[in-house]
Amino acid sequence: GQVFRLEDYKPSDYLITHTDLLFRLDPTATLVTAKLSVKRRDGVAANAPVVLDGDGLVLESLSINGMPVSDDRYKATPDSLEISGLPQEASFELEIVTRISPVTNKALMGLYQSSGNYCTQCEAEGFRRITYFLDRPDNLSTFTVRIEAKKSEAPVLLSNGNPVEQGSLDSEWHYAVWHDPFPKPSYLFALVAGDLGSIHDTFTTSSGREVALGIYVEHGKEPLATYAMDALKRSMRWDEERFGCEYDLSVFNIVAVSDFNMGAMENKGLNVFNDKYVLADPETATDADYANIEAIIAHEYFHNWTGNRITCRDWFQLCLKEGLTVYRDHEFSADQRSRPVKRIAEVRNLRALQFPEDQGPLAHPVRPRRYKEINNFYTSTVYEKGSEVVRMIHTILGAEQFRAGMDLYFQRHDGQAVTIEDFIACFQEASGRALTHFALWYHQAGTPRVNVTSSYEADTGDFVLNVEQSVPPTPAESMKKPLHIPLAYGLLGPNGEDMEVGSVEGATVADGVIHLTEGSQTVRFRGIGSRPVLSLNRGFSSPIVLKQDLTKEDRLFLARHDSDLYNRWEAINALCVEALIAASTSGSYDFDPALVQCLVEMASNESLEPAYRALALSLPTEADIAREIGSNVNPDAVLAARSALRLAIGSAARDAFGRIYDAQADRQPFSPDAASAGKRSLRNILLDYLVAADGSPELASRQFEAADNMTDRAAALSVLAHQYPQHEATQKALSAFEERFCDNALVMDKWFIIQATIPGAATLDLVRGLTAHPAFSLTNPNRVRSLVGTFASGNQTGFHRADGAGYRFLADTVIALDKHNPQVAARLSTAFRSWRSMEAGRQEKARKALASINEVPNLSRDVKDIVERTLG
Ligand code: DPP
Ligand code: ZN
Repeated sequence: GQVFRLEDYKPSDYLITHTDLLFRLDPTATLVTAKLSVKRRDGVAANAPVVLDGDGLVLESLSINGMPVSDDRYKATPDSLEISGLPQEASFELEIVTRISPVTNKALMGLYQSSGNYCTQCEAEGFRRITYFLDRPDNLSTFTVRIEAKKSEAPVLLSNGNPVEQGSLDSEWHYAVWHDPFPKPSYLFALVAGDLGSIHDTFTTSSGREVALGIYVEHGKEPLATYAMDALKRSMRWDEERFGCEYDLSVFNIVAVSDFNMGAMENKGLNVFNDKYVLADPETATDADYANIEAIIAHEYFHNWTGNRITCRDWFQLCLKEGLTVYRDHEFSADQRSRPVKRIAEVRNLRALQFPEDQGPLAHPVRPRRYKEINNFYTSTVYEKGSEVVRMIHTILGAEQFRAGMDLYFQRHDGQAVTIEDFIACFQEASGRALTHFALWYHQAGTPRVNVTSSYEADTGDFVLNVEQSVPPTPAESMKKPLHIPLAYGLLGPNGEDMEVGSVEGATVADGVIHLTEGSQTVRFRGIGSRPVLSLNRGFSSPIVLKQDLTKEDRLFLARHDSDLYNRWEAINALCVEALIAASTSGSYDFDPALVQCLVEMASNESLEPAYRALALSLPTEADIAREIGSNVNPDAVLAARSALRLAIGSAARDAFGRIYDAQADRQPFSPDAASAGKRSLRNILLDYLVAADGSPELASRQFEAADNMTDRAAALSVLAHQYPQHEATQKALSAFEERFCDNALVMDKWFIIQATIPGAATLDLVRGLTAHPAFSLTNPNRVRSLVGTFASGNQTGFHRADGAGYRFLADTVIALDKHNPQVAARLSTAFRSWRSMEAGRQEKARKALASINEVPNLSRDVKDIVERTLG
């Protein structure tokens, strides 16, 4: 397949400066008339042809300045349109007519139908499935869109920008015209037409302009959109206050659709969302759903400035908008909820998703230099590590200079399509600090390892750190250079408080941050009165794997006293990881009572918020433990060790946990706010321990029956199914849940997820059976991800079954799915990425399953690319 290279970037010969679109909507034969104002760039020869992108298109007609183009002057294939013999004038109008079939579009890219409604998805290269175009992010065009549709089929007609006009054509048909005055790339185009319900509100911007807000959903679901509307208004306010970013159109609309490949899409003025990230009420949504809705509504809204007003020059720069916007939505959630709790959740997520990517066959830099299929680069490296890199810029520069850099970026590049270099230059210029070395984070793949040994020299009072950093080789990149790693730190004195630090040698140390820049460094803290305990990488200031020579006692000390709440959690987490690795490799389960004691103390510590205590009690997942073991992993041994630790903790703390469980019961009416959610999360993690300790499902059954909200209900069902899969109480609860929610697809996703994650080899047959359930569908991405995706990426003992049947099941599903939705099929196949870390027998079976996908004729570019790289 073709490889795209960063260094081959070349501006196009022509620009499309204005795009006038007419859609005559029909399920199987939508007519698209595109009138394009084309401009030849200065210096380009007048006889240079114009070459437009297409994908599966059929050309109906073509004219220039109103005159049909003769056959000998153009060449149209499904994938491109090349026109030569163009007018001598630098500007001309091109009219292109194509005919497309939304109803048969199951790839969900371009114009398609979801539950009978028309909608679009154009990022990254979906617009070329609608009409021939310069479908690249550096072509910025204003858009005028006229939609014509049957009144009965589509009373609601939406597109980007501001509404201009609407009216009736005849008794059957009507139309609407939208105009977007902000030049934008085609990937931000959107159209929605259908029979939808809506809720409306207004927002007054900081300069006093009123914006009409709308959220469109299936009829009857309007009340479920109120939380999303509230989150939208909070996002709009926060972006003004924190970044000085004000909204710029007179309307902002969001549409929820049920068939969507991604989470959501930031189209200018018309965000299109996976309905899972819009719809919520206490009966059907968990606290996690509410938090996700808040975060994703914010994320897409924030793209209005970071992505839309300033966009990417080319797709290699994807992190320019994604890493930055993830950073912004993380900060928003941290401000709306609890900062330390949010940070711990971010790090857990980074380690669960980005670390394995960065340490496996799919590793790539935050700004890649090569791709075969851009859809495969919407990765956790581009998004989450991209966000961590922006966070490090903030750590290095401090809040004030960081904001100055952002201000300069907005001021200098508004209305442009730019690069990571342009972005970094703004921070350098605004702060006067060099980020040349730091920029390597964008270009070098792999998770850095930092090894720290320390010694206290009692005679001089010097505390000395020996620090080594290295990055393991990644595909196509064996030579690695040392990075600029900012490590926030503190030295804890015997009373548990941070000590004063005087002079430091061997590294730049300022404002509580050690700046590592070399492969090997000795950092000497002068005149420290007594041996300190080192708290390093506070707040997870750098996305690294940190190995330290801390003793168990040091870690327990940090867990009890560190003023940095993130590192307190990290200390207890590290102790658990260590204990679980030892137990799963040795098979002996005598856990240190001091660890158990510390966990019980944290659970009971009223000075810590409940959500934080819940995180302290959340043991590393089986995947976390497997990743830390790294090679020759036996998932059955990992599961057994983890269950044993849960039982040990639960039994030791049965009474204390029971009391906290009872005390956290909420007698107030349900509220999704962070404090109430925190109480539920503490209670629900305790339930898992209590049921393990009791050796009976009784308490979970009781909670399941009594629950008045989905968080508590789903948590109880999950404990039942995971601890007592065969028990009558579990079967009863699963049936009750199914009966009650069988008509609600998003809730049935939870039912699928809970069953797909039941540990053990037997789950594969259950999952296979559920693919025939009436609520399941291979054409709906949410269903596929809930049942098959969760099984493959969230069920270690099921997916990695010793006989390889889990691998074969995934391979078969990927092959079947690839026929209609390559993007989701490719994503599903990434579950194979850690296959080389398994023990030899499983490795061989995984390799065979991967090879069986690779042999299928006519595999999509998407799946081929992932499978080939994974096989290595
Ligand atoms: N651009 C979308 C987002 O991340 C995904 N396609 O917001
Ligand atoms: Zn995004």
